[in-house]
Amino acid sequence: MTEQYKMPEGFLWGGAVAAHQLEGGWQEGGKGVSIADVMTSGDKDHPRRVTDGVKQGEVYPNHWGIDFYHRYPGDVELFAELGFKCFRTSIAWTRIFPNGDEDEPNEAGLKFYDDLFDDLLKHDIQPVITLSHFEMPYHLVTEYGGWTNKKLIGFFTKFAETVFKRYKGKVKYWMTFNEINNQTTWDSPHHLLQDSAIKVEEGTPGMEEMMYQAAHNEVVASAKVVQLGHQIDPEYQIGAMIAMCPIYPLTANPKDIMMAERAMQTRYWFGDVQANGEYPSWLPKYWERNNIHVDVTDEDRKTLMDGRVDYVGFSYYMSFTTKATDDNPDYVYTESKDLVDNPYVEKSDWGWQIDPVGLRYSMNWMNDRWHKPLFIVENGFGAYDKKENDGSVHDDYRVKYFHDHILEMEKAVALDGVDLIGYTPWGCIDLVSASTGEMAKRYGFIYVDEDDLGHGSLERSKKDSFAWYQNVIKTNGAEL
Ligand code: BGP
Repeated sequence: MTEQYKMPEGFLWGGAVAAHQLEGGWQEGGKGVSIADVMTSGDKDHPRRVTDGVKQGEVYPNHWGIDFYHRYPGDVELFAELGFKCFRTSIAWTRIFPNGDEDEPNEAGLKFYDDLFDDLLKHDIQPVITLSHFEMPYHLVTEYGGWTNKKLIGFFTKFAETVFKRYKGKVKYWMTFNEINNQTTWDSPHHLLQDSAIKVEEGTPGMEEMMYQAAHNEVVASAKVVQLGHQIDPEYQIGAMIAMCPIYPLTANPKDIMMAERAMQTRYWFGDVQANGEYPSWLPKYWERNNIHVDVTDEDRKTLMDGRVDYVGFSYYMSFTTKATDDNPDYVYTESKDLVDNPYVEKSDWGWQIDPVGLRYSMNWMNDRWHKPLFIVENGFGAYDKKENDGSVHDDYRVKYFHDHILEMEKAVALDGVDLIGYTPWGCIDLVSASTGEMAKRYGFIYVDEDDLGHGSLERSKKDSFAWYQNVIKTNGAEL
């Protein structure tokens, strides 16, 4: 179908993955154990759990991924065939600093990414790199308490400095922390401090203070890294990465509107800090009222202002809806209990609300609030796919999802004037699901023959969406 819009010249079409969800090779080339390596598998009714380290004989999905570590040359060929202009992945921190606190980096790990980036560049695909995507060294958790400890700022900046220097000239677009805002909103004890993998029981005294301190340490680390990157290469574009799920009021009742506004403030304050350089006014008030003491120094405040990001990368899968309740007169938003179903949208098999218009709405909201270029670094439809005997997959549902979302994205650019750098659909090749650890929840244009236990030939084959997306890129978004 031909539509009326087209993206500007140089728009970065591509695809996105994260190291721990596809590389495998978890103990190869000197790699250390990451928090992702100590996560059990789960399914849509049972979230994954952080364990107390890997016991002998236990294997978790991240250990094998889709064996990208060995098979990437073939996968890069397929990305080139799709016409990718860019490819978003992360650098596994544990390949570079296996424990996170060493003095010297691990050369074999650095070389792995050198080779991968060279291969991408040879195919005219530029790497877009996340520094930390749910995969910090596990040692930093057991030894230091993860991000609750300010020492982590030093370890992270050292890691960033190492890769900024090493890949200068190969990488231009970087992001600091993947979906940084999710860790204060996924309020199950096991996800609360997801980057730190700290297990705290619900109701533990001081839990919220711990969470805010960890979050503060992360935004300071992010700001330091932005400044450092600019010193190393002024051409570097270093972004935030926000999990964007806009939160609508269920009705026009002013109380619901207020609740939705507070929910948006709560979910997106990380973006305010990273893009605007300061905490929004409501947050210190909230800390004060709740007796939460976060160690924020004047020097930290300066760092945050001087280390504002160049752009805002974000993931978009779904929207949320909320409503006010009588027992919550202050409109305090808690994600696990304040969300309700939206009667106007459908859901995926995993209960994710499908809302293409919400993408355009979100882009406008962020554009107005943060005044930074945007980069859609994740969007996609996780679904059960059925592979035919000839390897094909007829995923018209995925094509529809992308069609509808890309159309709204194009309107945000063409009609609303949003500055958008690129679009990288999530899991462009099937990989391990972050929330469930399954292979069954598939996102790719490329099918990978592998089941939830890691069994299968690992052969790659093209789904119907492959040719469709290839044409979208070829026509720069004119034909959807
Ligand atoms: C985001 C993460 C990704 C990715 C994606 C899809 O939250 O940044 O790592 O996995 O969501 O989620 P899932 O794999 O749980 O379907």
